[in-house]
Amino acid sequence: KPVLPVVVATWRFHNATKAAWEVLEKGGESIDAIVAGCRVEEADLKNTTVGNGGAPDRDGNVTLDACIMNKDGGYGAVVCMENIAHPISVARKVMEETPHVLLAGKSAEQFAVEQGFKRENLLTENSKKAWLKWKEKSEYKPIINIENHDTIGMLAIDANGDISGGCTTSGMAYKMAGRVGDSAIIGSGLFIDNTIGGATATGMGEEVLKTVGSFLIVELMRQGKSPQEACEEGVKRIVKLNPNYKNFQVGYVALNKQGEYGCYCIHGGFGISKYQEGKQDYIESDFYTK
Ligand code: SD4
Repeated sequence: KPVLPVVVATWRFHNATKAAWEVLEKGGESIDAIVAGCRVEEADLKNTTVGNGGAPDRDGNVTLDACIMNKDGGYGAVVCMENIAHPISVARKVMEETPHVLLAGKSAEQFAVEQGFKRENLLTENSKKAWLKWKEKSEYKPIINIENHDTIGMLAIDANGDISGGCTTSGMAYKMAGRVGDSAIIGSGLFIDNTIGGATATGMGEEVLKTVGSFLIVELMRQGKSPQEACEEGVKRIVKLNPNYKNFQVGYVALNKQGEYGCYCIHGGFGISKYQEGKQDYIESDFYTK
């Protein structure tokens, strides 16, 4: 029997899973839990990989990617959006208020403003200082498990048994201008199928995109694999494709309709935050290079 509701998220995002749980335990819908949870990290200035306070691209501009999926297979996303602190909420507006699923750049920002979101400067003094320091050498070397808190990908099943998911990020620090990662792209950073379950990703987005990672994991679960087995297969596809895997991290988390979860990654240090049966847990992920 499924133990519902349940919410899982990448990394030690305990405040985020707690906010999501508070929606779920009151009988709220999973889509509202996802938005509540993701917004916590977007607002956290100490998290330099999500939302406000996120690290900029190499020109010093903070550009955000986010997406959301609901129980009906609905999808909404924004990519490369600047100056709006809560891209997960804008993604939801794209899903619910437009005939489209994905808005980009200046036009996404314009849409957000029309929907009542305020423009704000997302580059904090600390992020600016770190960027100016980076510029001295301008070496692009993504750091594995940067600060051990990275992109938030979140999956939630509510008391009705309906699953939703969200994923939000400022992307790789000091990326090229215009770079879009996996996080907002359906099937890559996130995929939800309310008959099967969901999956979400963190880490080197290029590798997740090339293997359509989250879609792959959900399809493997459809074929009968457990969330754990499916995440392991997803990581192994990447490792097989790119011999350089020692130099980058990818982490996956999956949840099936029974409320069973799994997670796996390339390098140690990744884990997931979970809230189920009124209790919060941190689960250290097993990893490929062990
Ligand atoms: C991306 N998967 O944009 C995201 C998150 C990230 O360091 O930046 N990880 O590729």
